[in-house]
Amino acid sequence: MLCEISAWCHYFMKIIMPFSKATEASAITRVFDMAGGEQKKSGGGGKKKEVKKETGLGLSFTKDENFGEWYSEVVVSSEMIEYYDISGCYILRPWAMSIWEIMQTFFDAEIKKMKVKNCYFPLFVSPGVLLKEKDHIEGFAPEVAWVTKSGDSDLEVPIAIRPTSETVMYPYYSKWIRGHRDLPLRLNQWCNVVRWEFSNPTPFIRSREFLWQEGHTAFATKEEADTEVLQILELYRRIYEEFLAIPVAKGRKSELEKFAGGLYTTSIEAFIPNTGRGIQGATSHCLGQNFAKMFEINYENEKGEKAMVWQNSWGYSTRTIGVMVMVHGDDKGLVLPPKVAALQVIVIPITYKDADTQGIFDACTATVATLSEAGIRAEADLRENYSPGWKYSNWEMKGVPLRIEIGPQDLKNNQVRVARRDNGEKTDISRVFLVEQVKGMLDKIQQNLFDAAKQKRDACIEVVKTWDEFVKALGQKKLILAPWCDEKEVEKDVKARTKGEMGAAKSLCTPFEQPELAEGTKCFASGKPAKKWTYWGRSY
Ligand code: 87F
Repeated sequence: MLCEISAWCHYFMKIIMPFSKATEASAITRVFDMAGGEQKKSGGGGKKKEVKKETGLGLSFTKDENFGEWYSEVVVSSEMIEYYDISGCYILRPWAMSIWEIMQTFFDAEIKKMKVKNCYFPLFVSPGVLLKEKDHIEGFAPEVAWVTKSGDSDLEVPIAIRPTSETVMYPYYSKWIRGHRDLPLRLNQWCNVVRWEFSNPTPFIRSREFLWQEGHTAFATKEEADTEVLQILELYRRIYEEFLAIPVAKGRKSELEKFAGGLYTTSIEAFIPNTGRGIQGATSHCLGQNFAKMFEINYENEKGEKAMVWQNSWGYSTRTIGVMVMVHGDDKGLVLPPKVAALQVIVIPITYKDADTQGIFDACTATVATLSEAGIRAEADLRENYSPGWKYSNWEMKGVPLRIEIGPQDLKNNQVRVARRDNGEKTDISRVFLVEQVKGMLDKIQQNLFDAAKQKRDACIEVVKTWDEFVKALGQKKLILAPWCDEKEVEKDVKARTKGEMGAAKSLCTPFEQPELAEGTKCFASGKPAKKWTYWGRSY
């Protein structure tokens, strides 16, 4: 065993050493402007941008013309992200963190209702446990980051940084679970994980360190585990659809795409129309008894016999925020769904030379107080060194759902003017009905964002029956729904046949909601009898 460990370590060290050099090199090529904004994206090869003063006014790329640059610019200009001098690592600024916290508050309360308890396990993993479950680690090994030194001296045994915590936690599950009364054991942790990705780092979407929650549960029966897998998946659907206003498909992963260490994987899949790529939004795995066998998680059942637990693990990460930016953002910047916006309403005074400035400022403050009392997240932007126009652009860039303007005329008429971020619509509303009107509008925006995103996504869905139709739809950046024989070899073949610069196509999920599959329907790729409808496409 010892030999095996050192062989693994040797393998990892070889990967780490040249890579850290590459990282330093790419850090050096970065150019920072006065405001500290990175002008060149991480990694080599990207073209240099003009150094643009951070005015907060306008984006230099449009969503349709240059999606990648547009995305990078939006996350930085909206003050969600600051680039960092280690490639693939990003600073999450309060504007992003508050979105994460809102989702966290919801999910944490929901899992507590399910009797899940929070805990915290260490960040570091000893090679022995990490490498114990070989099937599980095999494909992931290159992404594991290792600590090899303290100060100047080499560690006797390198220590891994958790990429996920199955192997960290389960030795203790084995210790803590003794009898059937210890079950179910349901733990969750909110933490960071590190996966040293090599391909195209992107804020939120693919970063080398990210925040997530990971739930790890153990049950006496498979039925209980199965039930929980779906309960958790439903919570993930709600995060996407009810909070982030993003339509998703719930379904099961193929044998090729499932978590190799588990029995089966269910997931939430979203779609980015601009790039024509699917994106896995969250996963809920039934691990079966694979880890239980490996880590000897046994217990004595009611009959006094030795039995093995059934396990699940499930997680969603800060990737959710990136999907939200990609789906809703526009050429003015971020568009935040009201339910996750740190600030739902921004109140801006419109003062002219001879206007009653103090009266207008007081009206703004009073408006914020009224809204806040009603539980609406509102603030006034009373800065005097910025014009109203500049403030409009600034808050539009940050995606605040509603802007309230108060000028001399509004003051006179005891009204405010409200502008919607999602569609630009402006309405005058009486201050008498302020709270109910604003609440109503926020609800409408939330719904409208979801409806618009769903319409766009649905317009990208292409039902295909043959290989030719499949290839054509793939070229048109579609989300493909195709009848499939559900064979691993056939999926491998699809990947091989679609390999190219843009990345290969793969199965995204087999949706639980299955259209009717007419008898005699053939698999689009193999021509064998189809067993199910499956979503296919390129993906993140
Ligand atoms: C990268 C390096 C090492 C994903 C990795 O999905 C190990 C892994 O095990 C690894 N990338 N995974 C699978 C994670 C499975 C599972 N863990 C708990 C989840 C949700 C939360």
